[in-house]
Amino acid sequence: MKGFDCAVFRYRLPLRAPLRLPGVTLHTREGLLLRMTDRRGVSGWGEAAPLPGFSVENIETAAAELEEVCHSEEYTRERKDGQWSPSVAFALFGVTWNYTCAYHPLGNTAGSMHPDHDPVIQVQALLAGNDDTIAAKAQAMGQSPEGCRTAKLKVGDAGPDAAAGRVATVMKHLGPGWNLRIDANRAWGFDEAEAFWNQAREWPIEYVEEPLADWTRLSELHTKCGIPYALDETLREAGPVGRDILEGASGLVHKPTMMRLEDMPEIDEEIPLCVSASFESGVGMAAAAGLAFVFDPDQPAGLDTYSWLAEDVLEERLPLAPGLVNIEDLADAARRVDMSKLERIV
Ligand code: OSB
Ligand code: MG
Repeated sequence: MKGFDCAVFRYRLPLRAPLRLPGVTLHTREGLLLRMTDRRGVSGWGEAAPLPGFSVENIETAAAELEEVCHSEEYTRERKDGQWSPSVAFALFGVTWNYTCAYHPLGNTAGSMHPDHDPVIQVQALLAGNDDTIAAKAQAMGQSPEGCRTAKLKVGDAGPDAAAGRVATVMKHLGPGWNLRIDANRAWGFDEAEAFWNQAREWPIEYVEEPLADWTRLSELHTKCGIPYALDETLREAGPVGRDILEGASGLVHKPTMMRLEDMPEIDEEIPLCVSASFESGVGMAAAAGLAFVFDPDQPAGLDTYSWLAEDVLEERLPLAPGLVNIEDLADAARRVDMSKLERIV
């Protein structure tokens, strides 16, 4: 590539707890890093880490695409014939983000879009796993200092009654001032979703992500019981989603590893957009944090999957936990990669 020396590396990191995903349980997280080095020897890093059970591509096809990136004449985010898969497109975004942060403080890049905003975003706490794990984390969050008072609670493994019980337990531990984003990952039928909402509607719930197995009935469900819903899988998989479903949403989730930005539908309404990570390493997390800041620096981002990783590819872990997070500090730490964690493949 003109002006740059490119390389691709593979990593495998242990997880703190097994991660149950659709059709597979992971004990380690595997992914790819793209490195571009300029003539002065300054490198930028990007990450492509398809998530099994969610991503359309896998690590082998992503590696083949990154090899194609390395062999292209010039740096471009366009692919000669067709499109990059989402994780590779995210690596291409990330590598420029990470590289430009070597030369410019964020004040000149993301900062120029929100010049009066501190380089700080809110990160929502992710409450997932079994009831004990969830309760313990909610309790710890309830005692944490002010910062971000939004938590995301996963309920897709529970029926409507158990899910409503989980909401009550979590709210008791979190205490006043908190609000919840619920994620059902399309686990429920129409009546189940309605039953959940009728039991949970008194709590401060901003939205329920993907309450229905059959997404085509989201508007009907909203009309029937008033449930505020958010779109995640449906944005990626449902093809042309009707305007009524899109514009009736109370939230949209964008996971850059799983979806190209240019595939996000255009929406006139001001619907909160939650940029969310998918268990990437620190390189991808820092890029996702940058993207979240660019989109909306006041919207809590979903970056707490970082705490699932027992190790990182970085020399020092990112200063990233639920609460307030400084994206300049992330960008800085994400430029110091521990080469002993990587295997070079291209
Ligand atoms: O269903 O939203 C999901 C992470 C990986 C894959 C799928 C999902 C998620 C999350 C992350 O829920 C949410 C967050 O970090 O706040
Ligand atoms: Mg979701």
